[in-house]
Amino acid sequence: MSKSEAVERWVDEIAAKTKPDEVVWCDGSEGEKARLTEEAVRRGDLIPLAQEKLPGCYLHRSHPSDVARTEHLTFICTTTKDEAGPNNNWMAPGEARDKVGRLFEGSMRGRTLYVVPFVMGPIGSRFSQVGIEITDSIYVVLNMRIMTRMGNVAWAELGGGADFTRCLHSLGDLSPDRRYILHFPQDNEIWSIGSGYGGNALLGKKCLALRIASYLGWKQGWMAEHMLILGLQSPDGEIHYITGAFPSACGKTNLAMLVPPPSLAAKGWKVWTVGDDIAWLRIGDDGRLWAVNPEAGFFGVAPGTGTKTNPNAMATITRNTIFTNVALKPDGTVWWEGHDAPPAPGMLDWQGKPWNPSGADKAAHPNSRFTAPASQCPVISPEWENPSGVPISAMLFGARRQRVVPLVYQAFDWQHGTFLGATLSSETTAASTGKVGVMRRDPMAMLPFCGYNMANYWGHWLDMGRRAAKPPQIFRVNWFRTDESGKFLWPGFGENLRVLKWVLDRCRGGGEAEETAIGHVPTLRAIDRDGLDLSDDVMRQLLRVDRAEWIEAAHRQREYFETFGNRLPRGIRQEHEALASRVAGK
Ligand code: GTP
Ligand code: SPV
Ligand code: MN
Repeated sequence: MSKSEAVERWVDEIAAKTKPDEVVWCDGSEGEKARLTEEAVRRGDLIPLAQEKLPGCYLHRSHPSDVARTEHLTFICTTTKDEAGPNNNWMAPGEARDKVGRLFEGSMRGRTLYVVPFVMGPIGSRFSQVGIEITDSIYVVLNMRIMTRMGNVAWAELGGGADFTRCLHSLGDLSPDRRYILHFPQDNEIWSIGSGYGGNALLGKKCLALRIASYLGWKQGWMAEHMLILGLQSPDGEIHYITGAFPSACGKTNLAMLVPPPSLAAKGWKVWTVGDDIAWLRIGDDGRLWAVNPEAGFFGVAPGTGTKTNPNAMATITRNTIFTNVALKPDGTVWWEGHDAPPAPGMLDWQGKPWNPSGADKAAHPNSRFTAPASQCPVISPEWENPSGVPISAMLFGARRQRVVPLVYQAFDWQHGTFLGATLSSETTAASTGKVGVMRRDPMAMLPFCGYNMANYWGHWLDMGRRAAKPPQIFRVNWFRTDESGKFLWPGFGENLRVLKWVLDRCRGGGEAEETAIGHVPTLRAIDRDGLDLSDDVMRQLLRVDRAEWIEAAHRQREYFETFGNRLPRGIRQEHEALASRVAGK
């Protein structure tokens, strides 16, 4: 299949600048995978794991200063700062190309330049986008091979044209002082240098499928969201699809792969995984929103993943998986905090040093991850590669909030739901560098991923709701409310199905709820607790709406919205005023 002149010209131009020893065009074949894997092992980029126990599995240890997304080094390079908004770091395109362009000069000397063509989205779908990543990292190539539809399929999809995202990546010298992740939404282009970490370096994922795609979606009338997609099968055999936007490391992978608790499984409840991180949504001819998962694999958080919490993930990662920054056991298998197996004596930590079980250091990095093909998930939905996507009945916004926010409540309508997304805030996690556990605004879980001014993005959300005749119902969920001693009140994981069940009831016109100042909150008995030992008292705490707390919350929201000046859409302002007056009892 022809590569198109536009591609050849671009690759030549980059090769002339970065000066690699060799240029390799990836085809996505099994033979190529074997060759690259062998080379990566030879170079020490991958450590083979015990192949009889974990066939096709490898361990990668990244540079200790390169273990998570670096949001302060991530920029949106639109013509004006205002287009990027207060939610983004901004650099003028000219300055960016000049300053960072210099870092690419000769950056691939002594290395191989890999041309990695890939498709985000199912092959042949009108949702799908072609990207081409140029990289000097074999680890990146092998990960892209799992996370996207990579290789010759992309040339077929491109059809000889020039409509692709130019994704340029070089490890540079891996110094955070010379690390930049730049997006040029107006040129459909990405430049990343100085990092080999997932979200900074696998450019199809956060950079293309969220930051660039959110901008394209705004211009073209669709949405790119940081959302899981699941199919919820009820005892009558019907399947309803639900998406959920939760900030990084706040439970998307776990919810997408949920295993029902025995009491509900026995009745016929089941969850199917469609995607665990990103959803692209379009309005269908029927007026509903239809979602596809643009990815082909999971880049999931390892710590906390075990047979009790996420057995489907555990089954998914038994083969053909790349583990990054987990601990290595002497038997050649892997370990992390929250793994089923007890820590083994003689283990090496994520940096390859002997691990002291009684010391304070973690064996696995808190943001250690696994990369595994989605097709290996035992409950992968038969619809997951449907080029038309799946129709969405409900959307959830979730975040880590120890206080104030109830277990679940329903928005009054789409505009109010958009407001619930816009006011989402969460305690920070290890997925991004910086302090963990600090509350911050993370609207729609898109703060690090929205490729333009967030106020315009909210306007786009409101517009999508107006254009869709049957938009999904919107809910806010919170698995992380704690008691006075800091213990989670809600058991979470598989038990979250009880909340999904109420969500589905509400979508079908049932489900008991009380209308409160913040939305429809379930009544004390509305959440099915059959087979779950959770007292009325705890349920009351989980569902509590405290007026004083919400008066304070509304006050803080006002300060936040003011940072967007007159770009703030009227619908958001209206919802804020309505909430403020409801909680004040007016
Ligand atoms: P990204 O890949 O960073 O976008 O994250 P994600 O939203 O997919 O997060 P993930 O599902 O991997 O969960 C991250 C952490 O949250 C893990 O350590 C989980 O064990 C924990 N977690 C997930 N669901 C729950 C839950 O229902 N309750 C509690 N208490 N913890 C949870
Ligand atoms: C996240 O941080 O939201 C992730 C992991 O999904 S990464 O792809 O590295 O950004
Ligand atoms: Mn994510």
